Amino acid sequence: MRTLPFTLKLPFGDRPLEWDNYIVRTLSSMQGQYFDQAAYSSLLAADDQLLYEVYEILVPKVEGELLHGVSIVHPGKVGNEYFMTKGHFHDVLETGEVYYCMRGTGMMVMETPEGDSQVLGMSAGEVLYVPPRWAHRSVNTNATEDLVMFFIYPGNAGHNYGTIEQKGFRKLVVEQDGQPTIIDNPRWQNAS
Ligand code: S6P
Ligand code: ZN
Repeated sequence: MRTLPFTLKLPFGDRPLEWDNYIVRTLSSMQGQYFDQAAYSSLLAADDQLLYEVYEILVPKVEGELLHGVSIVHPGKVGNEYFMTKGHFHDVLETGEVYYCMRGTGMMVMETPEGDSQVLGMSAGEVLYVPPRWAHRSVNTNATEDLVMFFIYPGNAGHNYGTIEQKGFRKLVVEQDGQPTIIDNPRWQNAS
């Protein structure tokens, strides 16, 4: 574990040259998350393709430390719904997170346990702030380019994936008439 100051080489628009933890998420890890289940099944049957990667610089997972790294969401769609991250609340709900969009274009889908919902666009050069209590999911709305983002959040935040896995988000980002469009998630109400 690093406990002394350090620097990180982050070439613009690319993954870090050094990292401590590398996570890959493929289609099979998104069971039940895409609206068009038939499209999901047939894509998965053809190929368990790579949806996104996360390069983490690990620091002690305690209060006061700041975890950070780079996430890369690849372009693509399941049916009309864009490739996206699983999305999560933080275990410690009262923690925020900052994203810096290094490359590409996308949207951050966010919501609180109280039912507030927001979807904000992101493009290269923009910083997006996810306040405490807001679950978040990154969506790549670009047809050809990766969505590359630097993220930073409190070391003790932890991750709660279960709530989103069960309920999904209230909003979906889909392509309609060739444009990224935010719609209500028709399956959200059916969740327990
Ligand atoms: C962690 C932060 C990001 C995500 C990454 C992948 O708090 O929000 O590093 O881990 O974007 O998303 P997910 O939902 O699979 O963790
Ligand atoms: Zn997070």
